[in-house]
Amino acid sequence: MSVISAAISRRSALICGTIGLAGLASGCAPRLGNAFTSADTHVLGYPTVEAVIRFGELLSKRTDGRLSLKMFAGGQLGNERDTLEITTFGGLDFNRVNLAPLNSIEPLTKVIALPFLFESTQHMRTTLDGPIGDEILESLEPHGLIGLCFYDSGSRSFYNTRGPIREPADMRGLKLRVPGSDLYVSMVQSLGADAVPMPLDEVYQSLAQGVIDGAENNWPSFESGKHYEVARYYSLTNHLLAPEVFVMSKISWDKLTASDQQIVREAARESVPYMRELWDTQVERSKEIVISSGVEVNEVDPAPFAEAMTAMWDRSLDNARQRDMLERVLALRTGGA
Ligand code: GTR
Repeated sequence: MSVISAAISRRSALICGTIGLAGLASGCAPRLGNAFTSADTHVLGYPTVEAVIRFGELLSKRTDGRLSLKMFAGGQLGNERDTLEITTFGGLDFNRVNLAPLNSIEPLTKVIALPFLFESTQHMRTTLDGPIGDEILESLEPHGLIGLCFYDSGSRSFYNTRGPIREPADMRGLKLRVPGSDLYVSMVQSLGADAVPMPLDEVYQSLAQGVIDGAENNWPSFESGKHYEVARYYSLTNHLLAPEVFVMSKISWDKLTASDQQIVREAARESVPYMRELWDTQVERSKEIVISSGVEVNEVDPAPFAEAMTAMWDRSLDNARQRDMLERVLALRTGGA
């Protein structure tokens, strides 16, 4: 057994232990009783978590309770990178993750994670609800994942403990946390800041202890992770509209009949409009909490940020298929905001 596979089985064993499953001889059994398992780094009540719970309810309803889902929220099974790995090995049936941990698994996912790519939420939704979205979801299958649907994730902006960011020069030398993805690292470096890749659950403490000066995220994550309690400046660069992805382990998928696979696909697709509704409400709620706590929120002229960050597009894509997809995404722009 290689060092990597030994480490993976140790982690799988840990997860199986956490959710009380035996049968490790054949890897981690993916079922908890009859229920499928799913993980999310966010807590109960967060739109991604609630959308997947709704997905599970639809599943139960349509199979008269034969299929159901148990949600492990709040990162209790580990960070996204780890739980994703476990999912590919069948230790978890489902997972909801951000695009970032998929960037190092499937290069095509990088295209829709480029900063300042989508001109609006509508542009992102049109892209992901159409053939480009399907192509990206399908590209995950050779990696042991069945891509089921995309969820909204709003737009990400920078927050920090030092002061308002108004132009790229204000970011020079700031230590900013990014998710573990090369794309994020070069994004932050292109603005002259120091990128510190780190799992989400370490951000609060790292901000509080001064290990990092800031991070970047959407309103709901900034609020729900309580990062706003320590990072009191939120600068609306809105540099990234990158979606969330809901995936299933291919190992679990292959055990389903064709008609159950169809039920899974449809229930996932139907959870999307529900998630979008929850998302829009959550953004407003989070804004209110953050602003009323006295965080200094400042508008930013996006132009110089876009100029610095789009310069990295070219060197971030390394194959013709990605470049072709980028052209197709850009062709769906309408010039609207
Ligand atoms: C959030 C996203 C999470 C996670 C997080 C992060 O917006 O919903 O899945 O990726 O960002 O920054 O790590």
